[in-house]
Amino acid sequence: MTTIAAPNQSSADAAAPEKKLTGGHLVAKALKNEGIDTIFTLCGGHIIDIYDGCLDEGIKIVDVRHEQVAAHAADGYARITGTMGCAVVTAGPGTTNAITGVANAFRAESPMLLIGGQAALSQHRMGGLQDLPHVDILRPITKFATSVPTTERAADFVAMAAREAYNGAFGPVYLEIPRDVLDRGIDPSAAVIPQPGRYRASTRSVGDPNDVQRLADILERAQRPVVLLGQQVWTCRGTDAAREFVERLNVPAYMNGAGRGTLPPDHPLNFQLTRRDAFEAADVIIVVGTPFDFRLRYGKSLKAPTVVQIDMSYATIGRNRDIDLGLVGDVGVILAAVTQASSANGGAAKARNAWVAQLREKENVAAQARLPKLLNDATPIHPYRLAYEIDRFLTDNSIFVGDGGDVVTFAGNVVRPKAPGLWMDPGPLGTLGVGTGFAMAAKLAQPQREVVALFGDGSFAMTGFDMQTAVRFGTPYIAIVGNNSYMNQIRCGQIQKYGKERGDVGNYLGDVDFEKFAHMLGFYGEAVRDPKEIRPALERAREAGTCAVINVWLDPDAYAPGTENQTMYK
Ligand SMILES: Cc1ncc(C[n+]2csc(CCOP(=O)(O)OP(=O)(O)O)c2C)c(N)n1
Ligand SMILES: [Mg+2]
Repeated sequence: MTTIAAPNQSSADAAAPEKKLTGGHLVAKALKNEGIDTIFTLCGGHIIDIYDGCLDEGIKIVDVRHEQVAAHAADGYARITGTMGCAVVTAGPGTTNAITGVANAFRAESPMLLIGGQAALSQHRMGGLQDLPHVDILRPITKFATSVPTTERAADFVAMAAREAYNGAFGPVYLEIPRDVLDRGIDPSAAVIPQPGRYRASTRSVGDPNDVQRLADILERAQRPVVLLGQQVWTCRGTDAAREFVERLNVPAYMNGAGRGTLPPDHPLNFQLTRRDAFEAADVIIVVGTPFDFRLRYGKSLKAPTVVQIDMSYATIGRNRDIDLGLVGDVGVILAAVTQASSANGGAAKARNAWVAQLREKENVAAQARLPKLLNDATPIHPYRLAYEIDRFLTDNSIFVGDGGDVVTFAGNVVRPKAPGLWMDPGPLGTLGVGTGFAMAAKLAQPQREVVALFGDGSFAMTGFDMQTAVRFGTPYIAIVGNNSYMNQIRCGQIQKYGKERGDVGNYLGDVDFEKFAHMLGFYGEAVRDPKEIRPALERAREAGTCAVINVWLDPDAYAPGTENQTMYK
């Protein structure tokens, strides 16, 4: 940690007074030192000094129309870039609007920094404009939340927040900065400015080496192992390590969340439709970087005699279900170490060919049985058909964003990203409305890629107006609205419980022509009612090269199997 010298001092001006730096400039310097090149924001009088600092530091300012979108964009930007995302919002309602995005990042373990304004310290607890107890509100949904007490330490607190965001499993952090702390100018020599690369350590920890060897030994004996590769494989950029692990040890792999795409769709060890069978027949299940939450029925889905868990967070290992072995650290580094420790185990790996073949046979049977549903020609369009068309439309270069209820559940069973980092969903908070911020952030971070976002009609309407922000910033994406006129995923359970008449209550959205919304904002839009028209419409959207809305009318009486079984509540 050091203090900075006055800029461009020469002998001629050595005696000149130091140029004052405001808290806003110090915040921007610290953001730059952390590698943050973009902030997502909606303006307010409390935070203008940060913008001025960003101008000095060359940090891009992306101003949105709703703070929820700013927070989702920061979350999404972090996921795509691997660098902490940052949203800057004003005090009071600006901060409360951002809360859903922070909460989503919290459950998804996404490293983002929310900076929020606050009334001046000199007016503390006097009833200042937009004054709220932000830190108290944010604390339960962040890894770290605090107020910045002095201008001198504004940069130091940004560095502190970054350390906390990367501590264990990553997650969001919050800094409240009072208006006078941001506004006040100080001599640079009085400021604490941690230097890039010198205020936090590597997160690439291998954990306990004895346990690495124990897992290698377990795998030497395993006859029917499977591995579930979760989102932390992507967070840790452990794709190559995971792939080498499954290939060298010959272990069938299932993937969830951002772990999807770790293996390409045609990889012989990539399985999707037979997870339940595999978890029932396996003798060893290794769960990597995803918690035993509702998606694994709190661990009850894991039926094998030996269960191993690898996670970035010590607190996640062994939660909800006893385990036989737990390893904490960077999941990619751990997998690489296990592969290395297993290097003498070629014989054991080969002996598993029959197990792999048995699962492949089941996978093929399941895929064949489902194919007619995917090719369904019916009108109104079946959601399986839409999911099938999207899967075929996506290229090796397309990032897929899923934001909706049932329509995205269908897509989750069908759409197979071609590579890691090409799948974005909210994560375990299940937040509707993430897609607009995610899609914009994805295109901003990787302009060379195409971004295709699938929305429910309910979800799209939550944040969709910020497509106009994507237009303003030249970050076009294709929005596909799976339009069934209802909040179908909820409606399904309501009808099951209360019958049709009383089940259609509180979930009807009406028939909205979302393509006209696109026309209003000046970009490409069209409606699709015929399944054969899905592909040509998507092609036209691709060719348009602008933002596009393809409004696909879906059968409102088709529900995903998981929704019909209400598995998410079991
Ligand atoms: C912000 C938010 N509000 C409410 C819910 C509860 N919810 C889950 S799925 C769903 C229906 C979503 O409707 P739509 O986006 O149209 O998708 P569909 O299920 O109709 O395909 C709702 C309301 C949620 N997950 N997130
Ligand atoms: Mg809907």
